[in-house]
Amino acid sequence: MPLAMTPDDTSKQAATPTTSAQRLCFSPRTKRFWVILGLLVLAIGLGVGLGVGLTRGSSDNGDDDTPSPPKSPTNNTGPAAGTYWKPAAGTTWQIVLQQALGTTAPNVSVYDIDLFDNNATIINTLHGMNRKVICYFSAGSYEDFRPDSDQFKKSDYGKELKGWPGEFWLDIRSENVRSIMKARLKVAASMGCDGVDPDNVDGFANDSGFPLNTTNTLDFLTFLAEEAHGLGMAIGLKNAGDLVGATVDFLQWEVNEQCVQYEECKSFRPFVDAGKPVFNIEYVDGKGVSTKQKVCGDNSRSGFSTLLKNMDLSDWVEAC
Ligand SMILES: *[C@@H]1O[C@H](CO)[C@@H](O)[C@H](O)[C@H]1NC(C)=O
Ligand SMILES: *[C@@H]1O[C@H](CO)[C@@H](O)[C@H](O)[C@H]1NC(C)=O
Ligand SMILES: *[C@@H]1O[C@H](CO)[C@@H](O)[C@H](O)[C@H]1NC(C)=O
Ligand SMILES: *[C@@H]1O[C@H](CO)[C@@H](O)[C@H](O)[C@H]1NC(C)=O
Ligand SMILES: CC(=O)N[C@H]1CO[C@H](CO)[C@@H](O)[C@@H]1O
Repeated sequence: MPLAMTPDDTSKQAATPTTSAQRLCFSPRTKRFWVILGLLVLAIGLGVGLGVGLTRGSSDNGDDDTPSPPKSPTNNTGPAAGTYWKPAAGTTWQIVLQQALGTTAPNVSVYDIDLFDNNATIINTLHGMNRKVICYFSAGSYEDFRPDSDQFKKSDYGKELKGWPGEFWLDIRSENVRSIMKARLKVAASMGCDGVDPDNVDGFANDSGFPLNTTNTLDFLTFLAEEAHGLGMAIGLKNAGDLVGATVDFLQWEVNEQCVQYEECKSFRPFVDAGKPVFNIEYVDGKGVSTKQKVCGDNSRSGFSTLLKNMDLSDWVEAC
């Protein structure tokens, strides 16, 4: 059917202007053919258009309209917006939270260090060695020894964290808590941190003293991500396996403790599947001790950035 061929020929003509289609234009016979065909198409088009108009009234989403490619919605806001560092799955790392970083010896791409125990000097040193720096702080617990501890209200903190005397779950719904966290993010940015590691965002899975759940925790993480990204910093999830699916699109990594030991690595795999690191820590001291052989040989962690550490998160480290 010639009618069906017309759009095909037109597109070929546009794609390959110097081929037979162009020669056709100079032949009077074929020119007349095309003119007649064109008029025919126009007439049929008008007829169909009128008919559709009469039967469908003012409906303007007719299938006979030239289809235009679907417009992708403009998306300049949201927790993923901004310009910030995006590390790849498998990135090597070190984490030291016990004290100020003592040694830069491990030759790895990323150092996760405490926001308050370190200063811009060490971050500059690490940057000079072509390494990125993640700054750790607790976003979901109150610690009485932090320089900004006196800014929390008594109503902001609830029950003590099991096994961590002097540390209490925070009400992450509190505006006061959020403004303190916002200030911490500004400190991190001013120190030159490339990203932040906000800890204790799994109060919803613990006896925190507040009615925390995944909904208000996701809201808190969205808030933190918007603030961090707005300051040009990356940000990750800490543990909280229940929130992996909801956050993997806008957080840059997962920091996980003991998924090999507790056989939970599958929960965190979506980050690696999305090309983002799972920074995995397995403790080789303490209860239920893991051995290097057992941890590193475990397939459930394949693609993860696994470290063997002591519970105190000192300089000591071994990588798989
Ligand atoms: C818009 O941003 C949100 C949150 O970052 C993201 O989940 C979503 O996929 C984005 N949509 C588009 C069309 O880019
Ligand atoms: C550190 O590792 C990088 C990348 O693997 C390598 O290019 C560099 O030579 C290493 N530096 C030292 C001092 O070993
Ligand atoms: C930064 O920290 C290092 C190591 O703790 C310390 O030696 C140095 O004096 C500090 N620098 C400043 C400017 O506080
Ligand atoms: C979490 O709690 C809020 C009320 O504080 C409620 O609106 C929301 O539906 C709850 N979400 C879940 C997953 O239970
Ligand atoms: C501090 C604390 O007890 N955290 C727990 C919160 O809940 C998760 C999930 O059950 C545990 O893995 C943590 O140890």
